[in-house]
Amino acid sequence: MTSVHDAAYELLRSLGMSTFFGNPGSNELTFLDDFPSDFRYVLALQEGAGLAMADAYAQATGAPVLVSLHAAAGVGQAMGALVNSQLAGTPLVIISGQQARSLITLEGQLTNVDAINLPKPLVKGSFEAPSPAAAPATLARAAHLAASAPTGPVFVSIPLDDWRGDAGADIGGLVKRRVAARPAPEAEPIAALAKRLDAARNPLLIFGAEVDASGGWDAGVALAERLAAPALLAIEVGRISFPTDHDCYQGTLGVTIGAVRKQLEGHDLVIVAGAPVFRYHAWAEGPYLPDGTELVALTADPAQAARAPVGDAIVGDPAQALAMLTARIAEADRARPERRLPPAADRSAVPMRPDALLDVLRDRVPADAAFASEVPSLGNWWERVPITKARSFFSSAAGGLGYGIPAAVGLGLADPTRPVVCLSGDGSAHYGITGLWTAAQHGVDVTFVIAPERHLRRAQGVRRLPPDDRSAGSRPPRHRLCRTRRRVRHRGAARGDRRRVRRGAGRSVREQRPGCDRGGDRRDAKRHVRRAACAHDGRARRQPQRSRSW
Ligand SMILES: Cc1ncc(C[n+]2csc(CCOP(=O)(O)OP(=O)(O)O)c2C)c(N)n1
Ligand SMILES: [Mg+2]
Repeated sequence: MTSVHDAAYELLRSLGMSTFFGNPGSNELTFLDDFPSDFRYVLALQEGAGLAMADAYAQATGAPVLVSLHAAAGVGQAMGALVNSQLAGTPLVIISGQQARSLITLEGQLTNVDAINLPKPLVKGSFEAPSPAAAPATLARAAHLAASAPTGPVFVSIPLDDWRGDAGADIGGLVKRRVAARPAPEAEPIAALAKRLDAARNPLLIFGAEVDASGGWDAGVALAERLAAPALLAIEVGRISFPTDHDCYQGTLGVTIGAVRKQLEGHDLVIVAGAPVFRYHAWAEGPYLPDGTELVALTADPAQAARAPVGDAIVGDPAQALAMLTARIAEADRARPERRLPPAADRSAVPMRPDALLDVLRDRVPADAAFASEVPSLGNWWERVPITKARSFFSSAAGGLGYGIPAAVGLGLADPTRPVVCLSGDGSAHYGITGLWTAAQHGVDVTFVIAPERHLRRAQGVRRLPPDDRSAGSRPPRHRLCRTRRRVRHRGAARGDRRRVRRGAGRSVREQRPGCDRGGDRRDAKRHVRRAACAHDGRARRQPQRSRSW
C-alpha cells in the first residue's frame, strides 16, 4: 500500500513544491513525520510571519508554495497576512491540520469546527478531502488551482489521521498531470486596441503588480518605448512593474479620484496593465476620468475587469497582451518624456532626514538587490532609490502590516545569490519581528533597515492625523522599538547617525552571525539575531566581519 503521506510527498516533489513554510502543532505532526531529506521546512515562530515569508518566496519564484498552519488558531493568526496574499494573487497552497476524523463530530480539542469556511473569502478555493484516499487529489487540485490565472491562495484542511491512510488509487496519473493555465487575450480586441493606440495623440500607460508577476516587465518597457509614452505605477503597489529610472517613468498615481483624474488630464487613451481601475484609498466625489480620456484595462482577472466603473477591459495574461500590442503598433513619432529626478538630499542634517537615508541607500545598495518594503512614512521612496529590474520590489499588497521583515526572509531564501534589503518602519517591524529568528536560523542574507518615524515625522510632517483626530485618546501611544526590544539595538537609526546606517548597509544578518550556516540551536540564533537585527548595531561591529562594500 502507498500511504497518503508518501503519495502526497511524491506529488509535491513532482510539482516542485519541496520548500514548506509554517508553524506546526500536534495536528500537523503526522504530516511532518518521516520528513524526506530532499524537502525543506522553514519554521516561522508565528503563522502570519510564515505566510508572509511564503508569499514573498512564491512571488519571487513565480511558483506555488506550501504553507502549513496549525488548526483553526493558526489559520486565524495568518489571516492578516492572507489579506495581502489574496490581493497580490499569490499562488499558495495553505494546508491546515484537522483533528482526527473520529473526533471532529464531538469537537475534540483542536478541531477546526468549520474548516472550509474559516479562510473565506480570502482564498480562491477551500477544501477538505471527503476521505483519506482523496487527500492527494485534493492537494493536487489546490496546487493547480492556486497556479492558474488569476493565481491566488487555496486552502486545504487535512485530518491528522488521513496521512497514515491508504492512498488507494493509482497516484501516478496525479503526479504526471500538468495544467497550463495562463490564457492569452483574444487577438481581435488586441488588434482593435493597437489601432486606437496608433491613432492616439497622447497615450498614457499605467502599470500594476500583475505585470511583474506575469513576467511582463520587458514587454511593458518595450511598449512604452515604442509609444514614447509616459508610464505611471498604479496606486498602492505591492510590486513595481516598470523601471523607476527610465525616461518614460513619470511617477505613481495619487490616491483619490480627483488626484488620479488630474494625472490623466490631456491623455486621450490610457492603458492600465495589470492593475485595478483604480484602487483608490480615499473617497472624494467626482468623475473618474477627465473629459476626452478613454481607458482600456488589461488583466488576467475577470472579476477585476467586471468591477471597473469606467473603460473597456481585455481579459488575458497581461504580459502576453503587452507583447501582442507592441508587435502590432507602429513606432511613435514623438519625443520620449523626460524623467524628473528628485533633488539631492541634504546629508548634513542631524537627525538624518528621510531623503538622506534614501540617498545613502541609492548609493550603497547593489543594482541587483531585491527589496521588501513596509515603511509608510517614506512614501514613494522608489523615486529616489530606483528599482531597475524585474522581481525586485515586494510590499504588502493590501497594506496589512507584518509583511516586510518576513517577506525579506522569503526573498533571501528564494534566491540566495541576490542581495536583499528590508526597508521597514519601526511600527511595522513589531508585527513581523519574529521573522528575524528564521533569518538567523537559515543564515539568510538580508540587510534590515528600520526607520523610526519619530524623526521622519519631525523632519517631514508626514502622516499627521488631521487636527480633529487629535482629541484625547484618539492617538495611540507612541511605541519605540529600541525600548521594546532593548537588546535588538538600533541606536544608529534612532539617533539618525548616517555613518552608522552607511556602515550597516554593507552588512547582513549572515555576515554578522558567524557560523550560522552550520545551523545552531534556538538560543544561539536568538543571540545572533540580537546582534544583527538592525544593520547598525554597535556590538555587531565588534564581531569578525567578512568585508563587503556596497
Ligand atoms: C495589520 C495592520 N494593523 C494596523 C494597520 C494600520 N497602520 C497603518 S500604518 C501604521 C503604523 C506603521 O508604523 P511604521 O511602520 O513605524 O510606519 P511609519 O512610522 O513609517 O508610518 C499602522 C498601525 C495596518 N495597516 N495593518
Ligand atoms: Mg514608525
